[in-house]
Amino acid sequence: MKEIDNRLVQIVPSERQLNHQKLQFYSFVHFTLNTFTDKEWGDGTEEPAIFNPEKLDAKQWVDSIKAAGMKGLILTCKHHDGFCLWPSNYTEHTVAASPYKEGKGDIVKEVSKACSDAGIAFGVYLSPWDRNNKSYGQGKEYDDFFIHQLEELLTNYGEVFTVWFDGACGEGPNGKKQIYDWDRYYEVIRRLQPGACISVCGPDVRWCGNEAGDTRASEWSVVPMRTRDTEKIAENSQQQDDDCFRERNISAHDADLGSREILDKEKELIWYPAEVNTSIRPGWFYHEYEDDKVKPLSKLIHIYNNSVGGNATFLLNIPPTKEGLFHENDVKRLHEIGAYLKQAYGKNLMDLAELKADSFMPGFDIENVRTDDYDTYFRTNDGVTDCMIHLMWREKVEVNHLVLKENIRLSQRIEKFEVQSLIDGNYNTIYEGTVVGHKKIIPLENISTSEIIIRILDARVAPTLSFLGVY
Ligand code: FUL
Repeated sequence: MKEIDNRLVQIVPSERQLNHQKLQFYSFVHFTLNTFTDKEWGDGTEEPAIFNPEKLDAKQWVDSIKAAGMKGLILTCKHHDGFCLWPSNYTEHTVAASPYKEGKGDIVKEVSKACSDAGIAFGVYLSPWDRNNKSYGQGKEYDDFFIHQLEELLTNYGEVFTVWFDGACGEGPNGKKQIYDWDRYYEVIRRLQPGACISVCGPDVRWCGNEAGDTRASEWSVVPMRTRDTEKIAENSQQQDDDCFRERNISAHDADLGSREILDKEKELIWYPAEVNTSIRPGWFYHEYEDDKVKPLSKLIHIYNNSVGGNATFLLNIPPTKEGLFHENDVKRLHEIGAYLKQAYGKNLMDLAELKADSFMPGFDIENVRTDDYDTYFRTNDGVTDCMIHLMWREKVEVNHLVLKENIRLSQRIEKFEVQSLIDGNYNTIYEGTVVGHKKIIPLENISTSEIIIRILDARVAPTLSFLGVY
């Protein structure tokens, strides 16, 4: 029996974090005056008079993301330019001052309703950095204003699954300096929407650290408390309006946030799962000149497999056009993603497999991995941190993807595993991995086999598996 490290596995997700992670794949929608000025960052002086998305159809947005297999939508209710997509009572810089629906429109209402009609979770992006409001930089005066806006968004638009606080600020050293009263913001969110996660500059969902769709080889959910320091997050966020930022990858010094070597040196640990965010196009906002720059399906699937299938969630931005519609090229891609996911994960070959594990705790046998839930799961006996699981078929099967899930209610435990398959009478190692966590997807190149062995080689304490999928 090896010495067991209980400290790490005491760190588990909250119910809201668990629900958030289950959404797996959801969309961002960046829409504001920038859409009409062809900019990525507005400076707050743009006239609401230019805002008139005459064909706006929130249902078209929601239908399209649903077709891609997404389960949620986060709307930029207010971006850095300070323009509000809802008629806020606390500023004039809103849709009410625009020709859209003769000033009677409320896009937050339209989108939240379209989401709830379609069973899609609705989330709110409210930029802390506001380049329009006079009180920005005035301390409490701005916090009061910001709190009022939060209250409007969190009381008038139904249930919200996340509040996304951007760390970006382009004021520079000589600009306005607003010290945000984060704790006050968080208190309002917890009170008005107790089920909502607070993402990025918040305690529940961690920004993966880049906007290019780059993912970590090992993305841990138990990480040092210091990773949620809002000052640090802001420092790493975008600080000027440049395209290069969006192409920057994860730096080497940031690659390992949660291996045992890292965590052993840390006093305070938290459950802080990663979210990978990128745009379907180079920019976050719509630009006609990017119509032929929609990311290829292969790239998006690669990001999907490495984020959703890499113990993170995937937040993919789709920017509406000036008319207020998703562009046909983006819609086409979203449908392709959905079709791909259906075909790739439609038929689980586990139905035909015989299962065997060389160690399990009574009541937690390997048959429990056939259902995708946390109520029944496989685990080894106390003190046993390695095990071998055989998946066997009477006839050869063609395999393209393996899916492994831990019961993360009991934290993440697996640290090292490998996969072998029987090909032409020989056992070949076809994959070596570290993190499983919420979900690990292993793409395989259409291997033909009658036996797969999953060997869990090391775990923090007795490893669990809540689900296994073979596709
Ligand atoms: C960044 C912002 O500056 C971008 O405009 C965009 O909203 C992205 C999601 O976050 O930091």
